[in-house]
Amino acid sequence: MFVKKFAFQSAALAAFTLAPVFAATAYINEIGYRPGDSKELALVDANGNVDFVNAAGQVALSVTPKAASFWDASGQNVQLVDFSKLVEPGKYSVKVNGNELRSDLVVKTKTYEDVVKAALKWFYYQRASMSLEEQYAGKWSRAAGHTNATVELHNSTGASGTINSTKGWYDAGDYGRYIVNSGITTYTLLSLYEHFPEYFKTLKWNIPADGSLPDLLAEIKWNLDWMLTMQANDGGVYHKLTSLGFPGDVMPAQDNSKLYAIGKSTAGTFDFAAVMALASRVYKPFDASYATKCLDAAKKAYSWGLQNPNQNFTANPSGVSTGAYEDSKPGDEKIFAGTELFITTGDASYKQSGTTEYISYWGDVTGLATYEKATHQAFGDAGEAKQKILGTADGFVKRAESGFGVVMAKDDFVWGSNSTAANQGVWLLHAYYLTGDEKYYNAAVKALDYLLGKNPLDMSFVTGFGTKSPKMPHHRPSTSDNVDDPIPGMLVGGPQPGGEDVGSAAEWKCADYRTGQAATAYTDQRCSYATNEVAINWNAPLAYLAGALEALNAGYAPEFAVDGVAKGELPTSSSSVAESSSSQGPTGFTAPVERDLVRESQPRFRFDNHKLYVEMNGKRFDLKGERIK
Ligand code: 9MR
Repeated sequence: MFVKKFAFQSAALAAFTLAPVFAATAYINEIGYRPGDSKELALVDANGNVDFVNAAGQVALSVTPKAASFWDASGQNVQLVDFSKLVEPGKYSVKVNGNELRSDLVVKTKTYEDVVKAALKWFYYQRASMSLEEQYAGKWSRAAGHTNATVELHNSTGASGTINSTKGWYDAGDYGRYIVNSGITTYTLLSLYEHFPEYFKTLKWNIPADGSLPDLLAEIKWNLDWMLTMQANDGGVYHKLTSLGFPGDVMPAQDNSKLYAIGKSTAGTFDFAAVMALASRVYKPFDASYATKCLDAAKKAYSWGLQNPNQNFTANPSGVSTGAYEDSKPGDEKIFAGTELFITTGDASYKQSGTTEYISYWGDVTGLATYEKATHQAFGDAGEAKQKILGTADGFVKRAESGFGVVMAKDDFVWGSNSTAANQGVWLLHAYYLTGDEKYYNAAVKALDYLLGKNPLDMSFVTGFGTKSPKMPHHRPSTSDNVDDPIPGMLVGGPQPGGEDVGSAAEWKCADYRTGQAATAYTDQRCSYATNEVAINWNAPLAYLAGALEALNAGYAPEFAVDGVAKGELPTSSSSVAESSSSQGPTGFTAPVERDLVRESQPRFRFDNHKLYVEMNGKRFDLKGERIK
């Protein structure tokens, strides 16, 4: 007893006397850095060289920080520290003048694989209409919610009666299901699979099997099945499936509020058409009849959209207060839908012109069409698409060179700012696919660094990952399940100065947490739906960004590079883009390619240490077709 007490006292004393007066902070990606990647941390209030000390206590690397520059999003003067030369896997502490700033810096391979799996597994935790069994969900197992298939058509749909609708993912911390937000989310996850099918055929994260589908496609199908229930006989798609107001802070099974299909919108219908056209391509090798069902649904939705070009959901109908996902300009969704339908069918009547230099969010999806166009030469504006992607990406690269060393700028701190960061990373990856230029890859890694800890809040924004991460997300299951830890793998919305949830008395209102700085206006409390909620359209780009980085580093080039179209060199005479039968690599390497054949005998573009090469029959070739020994 005495010894124990003494030990405690001396530890407390030691902590008191040795507590550093030193206020410097080193902000790092708390999950880790890949041995071969460029690596950077952000340093504030320090003066001197930065030492990276290994487990044996040796200084493995010492770096002189760059000159400080001001980051107006957080109001800090920041020195960037490039420690790319730290290549030995291991755990390091970061020291300046002998003072330890932190001891949790990790260099490792397969750096983000666990984050990828968790970010994707979270979609399983969001499933409506099924119970989550302990063998998959562990301590977060729960009863099924929203199992009643009969849903009333709200008068805002222009119809009466009921439809049958189950499945799908809950949108966020609430239990609504919204077609518009399902649009960009499901596209992002489908494109992750379409770009890296070989990688995702084998990656598993313990969810219930669905036939022979890879986990990623089994997960996405849960939401596609729900989306299909939301299409009316005339082809139009109901805007959302929610109760009239947000439910209380209860588990899904305890939310017995009546569900309605509400509104029917042009934007939602075009989003649906785009997703179904893309799904039709992706599921075809596994389930031809499902692919046909998706394509028929897409075509029907598209025709309805053409006939009803302005049936816009611009605000909730009276008596309804769930998420609006309002949109008065469905032109971008039309471009998105036409683009996906053209790629899938090769029917030129679907072709839509239009590209953008802006990254997408749920309300503007031209950026998604821009990605597709840049890699499909058959679009008249493919070159323009590529130019815009590269132009914006160059700006992102530049931004990441100073300030906090991240892509985010002051104006990017909007509701769901973390999805902006993630989508900036995805955009940069597309620039990398199109050029193979490492500066884009490096900036994409910096976008992920930001989300995983290299930010002025000094925290990972993904639950369950990192030295410090959100504990009290605005997420009904996580607050009402009697489990201390929040469900893992959720990307919270992140800092933004709007303060929409700041108030006094009412439930769901927070004390003012704003700081006067955009990048630190955040609070880890359940009340904060404006900074600490979670949402499917935020997790999807996190999963894409981390997933694509893992796939690239496992040696997979994005699948469209195999068709040569990424470099814009595919002959455009082919009537159907999807069934191209020849391929040219970036510098003219030509070889026959046919989709859906056994991959081994085909040439594949592969990455090795960021260098593109061609693999065929187990042999490596450079891009001129010369054998690499
Ligand atoms: O992500 C949406 C954000 O862009 C809007 O500014 C905000 C307010 O309209 O709504 C967000 O979406 C919420 C949706 O309406 C309902 N489910 C939770 C979503 C995330 O907060």
